[in-house]
Amino acid sequence: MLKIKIAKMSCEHCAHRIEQGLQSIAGVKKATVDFTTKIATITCKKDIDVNLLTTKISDLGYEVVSVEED
Ligand SMILES: [Cu+2]
Repeated sequence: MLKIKIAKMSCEHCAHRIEQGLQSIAGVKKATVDFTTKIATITCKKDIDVNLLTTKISDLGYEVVSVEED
């Protein structure tokens, strides 16, 4: 499981957009984004390229603060 801290979300809708974006990536089984804590929790294949996840978040207009493996 990965936890990604994200900046620049302004509402619940942003969190939902990021969830949808992350879930569209191959290898991602589940993605949830908590708007209150600003943390995305991602269940994915162990060998996933984390850059795919962080690039997707940036492409959507948000900022990756940190990535933590859990
Ligand atoms: Cu928003």
